[in-house]
Amino acid sequence: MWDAVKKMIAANESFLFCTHRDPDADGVGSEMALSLALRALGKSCVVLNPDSLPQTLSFLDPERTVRGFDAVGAEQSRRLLDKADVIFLLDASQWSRLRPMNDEVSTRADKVICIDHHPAQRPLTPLSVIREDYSSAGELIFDLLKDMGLPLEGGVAFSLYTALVKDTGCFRFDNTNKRVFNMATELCSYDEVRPSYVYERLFERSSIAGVKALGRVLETLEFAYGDRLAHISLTTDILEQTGATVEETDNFVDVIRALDPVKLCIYFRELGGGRIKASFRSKSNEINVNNLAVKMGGGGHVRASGAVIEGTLAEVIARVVEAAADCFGH
Ligand SMILES: [Mn+2]
Repeated sequence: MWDAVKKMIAANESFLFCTHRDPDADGVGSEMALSLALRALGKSCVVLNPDSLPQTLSFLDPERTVRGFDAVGAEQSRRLLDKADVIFLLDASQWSRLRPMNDEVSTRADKVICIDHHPAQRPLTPLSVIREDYSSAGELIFDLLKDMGLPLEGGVAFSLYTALVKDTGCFRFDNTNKRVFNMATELCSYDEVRPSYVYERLFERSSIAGVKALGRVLETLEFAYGDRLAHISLTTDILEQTGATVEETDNFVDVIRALDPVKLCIYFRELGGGRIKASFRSKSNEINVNNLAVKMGGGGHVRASGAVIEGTLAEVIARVVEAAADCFGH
């Protein structure tokens, strides 16, 4: 599965890595790992994302090498994209996930290779590797580096372990399996990989403002379809009044996931400008939230997906809850 990618790596000298907007620890961990590994081979590597790294992910980039299109600007970004022989797009396989630098990358599609585990209608570019049966982009990069026979030393192992922990929900989600544990076991043999440190960085970073925002969000909890659907909402008011940042509200949907009768969780977030982000989480193989997200103009996985929908919060909640009827055989 890696032959074409390996040929491209061997034949070229200059690489650029990017991941989706609102970067997460899987996307960033994957680009850090692959760029560190290729740099060790003497290749020139640049990481350029649509957004600068949020403070919560800066621990993945101690050398401060990751650049953001927002900070670098369009002109300098174009220069970096032109200079690269190959552009690796990691943890994303839709141009729209790269906004606002999507056009800059898609016009250079002939040198783009996606490595992703999100479902895609078809690979974005001919050399792309899209494998839905992998837990994370990090697991795919691990596979590639093993296939290349490269050592995983230091930062590479740490970045890959962090990516894996993020996307498996610390080994709790449905994508956790023997292969995932085998990868974790191997990575833990490196001194740089300390599981408790990674867990703390990813899952124990709540601020007081964040917990106050969670309290307000839980007050919006409502149920439908005989308590099988639960939804919560984050308004811009809650963010303003508590001082919480958007990143620290990302995991709120996990709190309602834990409710026993609930099979489908929806987390609505006001984005401003009359747009609402809806995140869907399924707890049952019978409920395919990718279908629901596609119906609302978004996409994702069978058990985790999302969409950005236009309308007021109340309108969007009503529309989505109605559309979810299919999930419960109504
Ligand atoms: Mn991922």
